[in-house]
Amino acid sequence: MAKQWQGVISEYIDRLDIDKNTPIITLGEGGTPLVHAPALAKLVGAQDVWLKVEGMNPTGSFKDRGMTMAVTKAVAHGAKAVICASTGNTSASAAAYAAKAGIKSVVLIPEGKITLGKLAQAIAHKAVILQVRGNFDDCLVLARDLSENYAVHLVNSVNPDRLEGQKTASFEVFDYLGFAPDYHVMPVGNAGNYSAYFKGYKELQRDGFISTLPKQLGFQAAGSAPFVAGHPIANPETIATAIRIGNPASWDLAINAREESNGEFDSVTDEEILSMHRYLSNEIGVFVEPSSATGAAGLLKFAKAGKVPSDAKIVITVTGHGLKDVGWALKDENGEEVKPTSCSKDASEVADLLGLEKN
Ligand code: AN7
Repeated sequence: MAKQWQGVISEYIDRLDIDKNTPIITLGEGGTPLVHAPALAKLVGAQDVWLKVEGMNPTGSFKDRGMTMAVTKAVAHGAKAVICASTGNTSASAAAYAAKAGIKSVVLIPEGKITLGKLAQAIAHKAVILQVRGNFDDCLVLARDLSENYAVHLVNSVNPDRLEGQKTASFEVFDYLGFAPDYHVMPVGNAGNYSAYFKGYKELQRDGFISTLPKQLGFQAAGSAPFVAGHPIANPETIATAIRIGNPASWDLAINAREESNGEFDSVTDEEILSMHRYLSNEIGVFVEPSSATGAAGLLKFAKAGKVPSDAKIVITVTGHGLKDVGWALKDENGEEVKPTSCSKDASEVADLLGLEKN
């Protein structure tokens, strides 16, 4: 009988910082597909490209890997409520895992700046939702303040349990490929994921599975690129709301990961993000939210600058599902709303409409 994937804590219990007797709060996260994308490899002039499709997690984003650990540990410590600041995906994940655990979740979101799909998830999972009159960075300051002074457990990625869970994505990449890629590419907001992948690869190196660390390429949206500026950005702006973050929480970890992995940070414009968002769904069959296309958009930018070696093996993490933010998919490349053509029930009329030849 086929074995069902048990969730990242059970699957990697020996490599995680958790007591083996801790009751696990899981929704079966992880075990996400690594989709081989030869067309994308050709586009960027690399030998191989794979997409780590994190939208296939239970709540549709990579956040679930960290949330299973954070909520498991919160419950183990007796927490009755968790809190997070979020651009949307963390709140969806926190709300779902809190529901599974039977505890309360409080989510702080920047007013008017999270997608409808993500808001619907937080509502569906019974979170207490507060829209803060400020941006994500303000929400995080508030969440930290409340968690330090009141009986509520913080589950943002400043909580090390989150990164500990998220590092399992590196293990999965290695387990699937049997080697580490030359480059690992991803979008960057708070840089928690970038730091978590580095942690995972470092442990694989320490344990003798890999000799060289993948060069980690982290891409931000141009209007929201503190790592490119070299300092926090007061008023980040981008259509990629998931990564509309000006003061990344994992700043020092990320700088260290970039240096040790010989990686880079760079930015891409909203136009480049939307164009890659369309390309991935049109040509590869992988539907992601716009923010999640930022890594691939950055890789294409590097390719155009002659920075992608032809023998490179590359993994790109696409972080969240396209269904979370459908508005962009419903428009064509000129920004016009796409409407399905209305038709009759008559086969010959429909065949004419489709331009089908008779056999
Ligand atoms: C789809 O949900 O910060 O660099 O509050 O939702 O680890 O922050 C989301 C971030 C990339 C960036 N892609 O990851 C939140 C939040 C998607 C995301 C990122 C996010 P980090």
